[in-house]
Amino acid sequence: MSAGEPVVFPPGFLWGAATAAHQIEGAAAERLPSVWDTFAAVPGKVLGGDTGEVAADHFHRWREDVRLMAELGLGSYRFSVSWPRVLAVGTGFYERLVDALLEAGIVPCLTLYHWDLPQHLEDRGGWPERETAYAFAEYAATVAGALGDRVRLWTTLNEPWCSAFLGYASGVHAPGRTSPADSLRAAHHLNLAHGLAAAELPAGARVGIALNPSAVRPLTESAADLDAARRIDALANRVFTGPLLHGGYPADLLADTAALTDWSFVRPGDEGLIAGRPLDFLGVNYYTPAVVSALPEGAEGPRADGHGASAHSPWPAADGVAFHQPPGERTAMGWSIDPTGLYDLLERFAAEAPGLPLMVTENGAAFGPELEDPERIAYLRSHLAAVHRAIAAGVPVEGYYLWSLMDNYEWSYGYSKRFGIVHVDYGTQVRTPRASAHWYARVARGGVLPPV
Ligand code: IFM
Repeated sequence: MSAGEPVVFPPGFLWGAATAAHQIEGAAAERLPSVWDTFAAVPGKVLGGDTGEVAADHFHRWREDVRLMAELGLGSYRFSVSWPRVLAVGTGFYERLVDALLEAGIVPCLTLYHWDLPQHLEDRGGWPERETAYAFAEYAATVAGALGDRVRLWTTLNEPWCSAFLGYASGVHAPGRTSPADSLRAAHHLNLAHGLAAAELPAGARVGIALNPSAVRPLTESAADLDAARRIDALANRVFTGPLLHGGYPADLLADTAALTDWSFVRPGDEGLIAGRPLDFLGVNYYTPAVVSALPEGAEGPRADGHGASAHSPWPAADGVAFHQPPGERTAMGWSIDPTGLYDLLERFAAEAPGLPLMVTENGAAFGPELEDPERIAYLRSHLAAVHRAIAAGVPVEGYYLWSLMDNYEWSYGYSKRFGIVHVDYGTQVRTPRASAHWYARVARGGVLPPV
């Protein structure tokens, strides 16, 4: 394909956009409190003290939002179900949403967990406790009972790395705990939760998980930098893909973390429970690569790993690793823009799990509030071109979900970061599609990336 030629995606490629319950729904009074309510109430934890109480008020404006998705020609919508809402008021809201999506010809892709752990479960120990995985399976069975006849695409967990390591090691995410050992327990119980929940989902459904794998790159080819990259690869990626795809945790991860834990919380048979229902697809969330090196002995490492400021590292037992910001353009999150990281991950998983379909379950960028957003269009274009290159190289990528359909609550950054192709005025809740929304609508309708 020569420069300037249109980039044509295969027929049937799923063009979607994604959101998450806590980030857009609001209506906090109509659900139980989650860890994010508690965390946001602690001064200093979330920028500006912003909370998810109202967010984009999607809970009341979902009809308008589905109309907007239809106008944008989306083939699919990936959303998450709020566990604390289901416990409080049942699944009715999601049933109505799914029916409206189906009526509009939009394929629902349902995520069971996008970080809003019910607070009472955190009070009983949260993800470091095994019981939380069983509670999650029970909740999954409830949602499957209500929606299993209509939803064909499911992801169990969104970015369990963030839940485990930002939530329990660095503490920049709820519940804000800072115990490296607990973060490893949490990672295992999230893996277990995936497996137990997957077993509860309908037989004919396609079940996946949305990871945020790290495209880890060593700063140099020195043995020390290569080892730093190996350590981060274990903690970012293989802690999940090990049990999900390869029958267990990798030996180097167990060795690297031996001073923190003996991993005895992994019980005999857990590997079978985690991978008992093989993945129908692997979801890949990608934003930016990670460049790492070894730290000279005794040096304090730059912690610019893009995951917020904390005195505590999200990387247990990786004190000797430094993170580097590659030169070049960045998004409003300070994340460097590099679509080759997405290509590399897709190619990696195609090699690692031959034949396993892949979906880009999140990709996008935060920029300013303006309606004209050429930087976002350029970001999306370059990343979609990377997806296309991967498909052309034989990687089975079946779909792409842009993050995000609309501006929303960016966790510890509150409402200060805007990822939406649709602008939200938080004062009036008026939605206005940005230039990128119109651009994406054309791409989604035609299945073609127009020449630059
Ligand atoms: O907003 C988040 C989303 O909740 C999970 N993936 C990354 C996005 C941007 O930071």
